Amino acid sequence: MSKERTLVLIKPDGVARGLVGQVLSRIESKGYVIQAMRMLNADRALLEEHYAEHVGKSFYEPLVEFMLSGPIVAIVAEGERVIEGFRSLAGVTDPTLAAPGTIRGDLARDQGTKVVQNIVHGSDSPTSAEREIQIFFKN
Ligand code: DAT
Ligand code: MG
Repeated sequence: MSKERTLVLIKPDGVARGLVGQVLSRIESKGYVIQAMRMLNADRALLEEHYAEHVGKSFYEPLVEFMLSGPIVAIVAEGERVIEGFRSLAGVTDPTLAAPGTIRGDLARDQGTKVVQNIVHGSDSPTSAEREIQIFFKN
């Protein structure tokens, strides 16, 4: 199995709550390598490109607004099977159901908002990963 890359985002809730270090630590402790990282304030155009698959869903506009609400950290992590491995570290989408031991299970909960706030994004396939890395790391 050859090395893969994935795009991880630490969302505004994770940055605001001071969880950048914990997320990086979990990625590194698992043995993945951080290849690139940047902190940014995303703009709407970038988020619309990133979340194109969700256009039309009830949580789409709240999701974009949430991602605009503060700085985020974009990370390229590398390693064998890192795409599924990071999603395993993150836990399932709903933080109430995410297993203890995962990022979402340990660090997030339902906030009663229209969009689920769950600390991190991780690409879900090799095609998505390459597409999303190009969006956040254009150079
Ligand atoms: P994931 O981030 O686990 O890949 P996704 O791609 O389906 O999940 O959705 C993107 C984000 O949108 C997700 O992290 C949280 C939010 N979200 C997803 N489904 C939702 C829902 N049914 N209600 C509210 N927010 C939702
Ligand atoms: Mg997704």
